[in-house]
Amino acid sequence: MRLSKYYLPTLKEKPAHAKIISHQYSLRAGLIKQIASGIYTWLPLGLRVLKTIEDIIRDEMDKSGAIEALMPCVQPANLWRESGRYDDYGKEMLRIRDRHEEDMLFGPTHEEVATDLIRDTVRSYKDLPLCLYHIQWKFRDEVRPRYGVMRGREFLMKDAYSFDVNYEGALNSYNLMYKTYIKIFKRMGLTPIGVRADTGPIGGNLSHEFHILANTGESTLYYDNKFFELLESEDVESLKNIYAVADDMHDPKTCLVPQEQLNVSKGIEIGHIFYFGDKYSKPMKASVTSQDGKNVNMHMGSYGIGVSRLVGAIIEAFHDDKGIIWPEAVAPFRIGLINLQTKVTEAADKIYKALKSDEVLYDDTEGSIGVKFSRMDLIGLPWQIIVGKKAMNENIVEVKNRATGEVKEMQIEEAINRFSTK
Ligand code: P5A
Repeated sequence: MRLSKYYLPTLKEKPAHAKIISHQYSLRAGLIKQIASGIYTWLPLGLRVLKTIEDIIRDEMDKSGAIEALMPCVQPANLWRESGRYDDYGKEMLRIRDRHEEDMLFGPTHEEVATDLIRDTVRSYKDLPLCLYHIQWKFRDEVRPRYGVMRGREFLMKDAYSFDVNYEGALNSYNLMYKTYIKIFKRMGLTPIGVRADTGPIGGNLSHEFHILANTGESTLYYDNKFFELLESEDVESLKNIYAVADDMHDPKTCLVPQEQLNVSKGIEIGHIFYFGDKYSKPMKASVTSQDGKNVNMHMGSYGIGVSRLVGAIIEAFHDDKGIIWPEAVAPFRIGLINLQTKVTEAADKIYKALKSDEVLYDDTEGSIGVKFSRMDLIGLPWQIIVGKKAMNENIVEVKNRATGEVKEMQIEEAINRFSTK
């Protein structure tokens, strides 16, 4: 992609209202633009990151056997009256009335819609287990939307819903999602921690939140530092047995972890999984015939990932004082190619043409060298290929690793070979 033909409105100064780094950098690097409190337009560069995060999630969800669907944003209030949540949900729900005076709402979550879908179509234990997911915008009229995409009012979530004939089946589904979540977050370069958590308005009595450690996180985590040693194994039962809890779940009286082994840190919640049995299937009459011919309510779980929040969380985890440092797996482009002067345009064009244009953001603009360098550092692409004077006489370019800052001179052909995926 040629920068001269792209739309990348970056900001030099840090916006006064943005308190945390990820909020500042996501505005400055031209990822998002706010149009109302907690509501954002995704600009082209930000959208590329969002889509890449979606792709990783989709890939691992599909591998787990879950099936993608797409449920609507706008939902009829009657479904929520059936489940009993319509009044309980309170002011966080954006309530709408259509032209026929029907009460509608902009979905803050989709348990009711998923239950309604299944009750009309699944009749037998033979059709289970089933796990459906979608990636869809939610609206929650948060009291305090803040920190950019971290706590938005409109935000993108991956939410999955599992259906099983009994508790054992549902526990298998839950554990499979726990494992899948660890895989998903690791692929993004993150180190997740799973903690026992409060179930809030979703309900049920078994639930884990997934966090990354960060000073700017809104939750307080208490965990046995053995968790991270065990993370490699991805053995869900062992991970679940380790003491790791969020906020009010911590009780110093019952916590048996020795003081020196108990860590207390702030965390950003990037995912949350729930098992809630028949909380929705019972009132909404979603039942199947079991193996012994009985009519039983389905056992359900739901599993959320904050897709848009992850963009902020990843920036919190990977940045320096110059800007973002994207892990390669989620970077909007892999390479930033910088043309420092018109005299080397031929060499820079040659490199651009030899590489996959979808992987390269080519700064072919006429700005000053300083602006070019600082913009490229700000947007944080993993690699920079810098084409300057030496390209003219000696055929040499500089290759910079954004994370380490290491710069290596290379022959143009060598650089092309190093980065070619064509
Ligand atoms: C699980 C899937 C649920 O809604 N129902 C469907 C369950 N869980 S949750 O914990 O409430 O949300 C899941 C994840 O969504 C992200 N999230 C947000 N991201 C940005 N702005 C918000 N206001 C916001 N609220 C929730 C979090 O990552 C959360 O773990």
